[in-house]
Amino acid sequence: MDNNGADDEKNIKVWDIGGQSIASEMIDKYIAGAQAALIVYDVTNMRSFDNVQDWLQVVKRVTKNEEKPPHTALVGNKTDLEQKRVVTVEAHNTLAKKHDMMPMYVSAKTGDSVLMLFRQTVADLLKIVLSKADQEADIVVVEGEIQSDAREARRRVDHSQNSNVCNVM
Ligand SMILES: Nc1nc2c(ncn2[C@@H]2O[C@H](COP(=O)(O)OP(=O)(O)OP(=O)(O)O)[C@@H](O)[C@H]2O)c(=O)[nH]1
Ligand SMILES: [Mg+2]
Repeated sequence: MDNNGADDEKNIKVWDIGGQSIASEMIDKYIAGAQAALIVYDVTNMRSFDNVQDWLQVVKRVTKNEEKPPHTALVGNKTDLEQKRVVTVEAHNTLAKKHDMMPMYVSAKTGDSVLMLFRQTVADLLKIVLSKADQEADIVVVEGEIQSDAREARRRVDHSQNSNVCNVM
């Protein structure tokens, strides 16, 4: 992250590291000196959640001698597939707490909370406290009537629009 002329603008450089490259010799070069590491898993895939620990170990190994260890976030992706979730919110939060990671959820498909993830990461690095409005600016909230018949409600709700904050069931 660096300044982009104006004081209130920052440039961030992002490297997207594929899951297969955990064994690559190049991996250290991407991670060394990073200010933040966003470790993304699939909430519908338990193996991807188990892999988070391996990625954390890699980040810790590569950055162990650095003055400032990178800010880390635990990112559960595919919140649009809430009905297929296998990794519980409790497991997510427990792991995040254990390793001092920022717990986040996104949907790369709908874009839900993706901008928020980057905004919150940069804010944390700059030690800026975001207002509630800033925090919620990027969250897709579904509004709808509360149905007396739950089955009928489920049928009528578009789950692809669900966010981690507001699930209409
Ligand atoms: N429903 C849904 N599908 C997603 C989402 N994000 C990714 N996918 C799908 O998941 C599959 C894997 O996505 P990729 O972007 O290749 O995953 P990746 O983690 O970058 O994979 P590697 O780079 O190989 O490690 C693709 O079929 C995507 O379309 C999401 O938020 N929701
Ligand atoms: Mg990829």
